[in-house]
Amino acid sequence: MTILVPNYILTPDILLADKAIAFDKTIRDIGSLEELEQKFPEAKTIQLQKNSLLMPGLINAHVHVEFSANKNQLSYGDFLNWLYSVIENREDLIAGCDLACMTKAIDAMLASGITTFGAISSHAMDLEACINAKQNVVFFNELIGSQAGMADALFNDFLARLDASKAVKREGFYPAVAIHSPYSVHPILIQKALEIVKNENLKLTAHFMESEAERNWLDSSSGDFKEFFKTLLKQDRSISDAKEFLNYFDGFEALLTHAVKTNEEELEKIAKQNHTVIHCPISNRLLGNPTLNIKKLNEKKIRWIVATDGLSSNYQLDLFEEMKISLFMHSNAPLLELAKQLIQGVTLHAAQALGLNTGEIKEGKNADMIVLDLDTEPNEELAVHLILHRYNISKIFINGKFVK
Ligand code: MCF
Ligand code: FE
Repeated sequence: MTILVPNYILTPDILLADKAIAFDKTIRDIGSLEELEQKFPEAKTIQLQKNSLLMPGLINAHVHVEFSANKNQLSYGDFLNWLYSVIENREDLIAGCDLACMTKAIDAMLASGITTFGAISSHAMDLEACINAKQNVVFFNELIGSQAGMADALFNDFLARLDASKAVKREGFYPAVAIHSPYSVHPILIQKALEIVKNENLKLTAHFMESEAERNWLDSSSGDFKEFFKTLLKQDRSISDAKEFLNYFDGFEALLTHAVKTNEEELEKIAKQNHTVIHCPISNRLLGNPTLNIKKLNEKKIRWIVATDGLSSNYQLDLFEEMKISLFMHSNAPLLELAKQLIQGVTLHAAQALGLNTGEIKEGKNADMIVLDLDTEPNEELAVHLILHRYNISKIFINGKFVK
């Protein structure tokens, strides 16, 4: 048992001053130092420096670790051009990202305060790096393939990867399922995978309504995807549409990434189905996609969280950077309110979306926590300043273990 004595604790809903926290794997109590020392006489007390702030470790619910080798190989500015560049460079990029490359990306996430991440795994090349990671990992095995003729082979490959991740028995590692997107996964495959998700109560995610091209293809088998599907996949028509796709997700509480081109009806459905939207502002900007309408999501009471996406569509895997970009992109949103929502979107709300007992400094929660060295006393605008100033992270705990 450890007692930590920061000057401030951000829960993240409220800011506490002059409280200590007792924890082992989980947070056992929050109170005055005297109280806690009396209650846990065997505990070791760590006094933190002036203006230290304890807050929940950050949660990056969507990252493609396998794509971490990309620097300038992929084309930015237009979604379809990006996709063509992925197809052209995919093998080199994946082969070019060995264990050291992926470990470097995972360690960079840790250094920037990320104590939990959701890995979208296309090929299970990242399994070993994710097992070795110090963080909690939700390992989303990706299912992809739009051609019915390939369905069996693709599904068997997916099952083998899912099984391999299920065989991992380490604290804080959770096997899960990613359906790539409505345009790229055949309904036969979707339904088979969802059967497993339901029976085994796994976490579920999908890319959804990321681009204008996706919108046009799903609505009317037209637009930028027409040529793509025709030449590369010999397909004239979309295999599904957004409505059908969302109908499959009835009874699941999924994480839908991007959702920047969703229409009113889809948002209603997403609200009703209690899905979470994952906001990846940097990825959207770099791939030439629209900005998420967070005002609409707030009105419809749809939970939204913040993630980096992969280095395939980002230059960093850093949620402080991501929040900062978001703060500036949504220039009409009330500043402090948005900043608070962003902080919740990388802590409490992300934990709720992933169904994990973390993301909050509260008795009974897993002790996933970071300590920031604020230079000055915090004030009512702390959320804004946390995002602007990139404070030094002096300590990191994951499941109560000291990792930095
Ligand atoms: O989220 C970004 C952009 N949207 C879609 N996919 C990916 C992203 N970063 C990497 N990907 C992967 C995806 O998992 O690229 C492939 C998939 O394996 C695209 S194939 C249509
Ligand atoms: Fe993605």
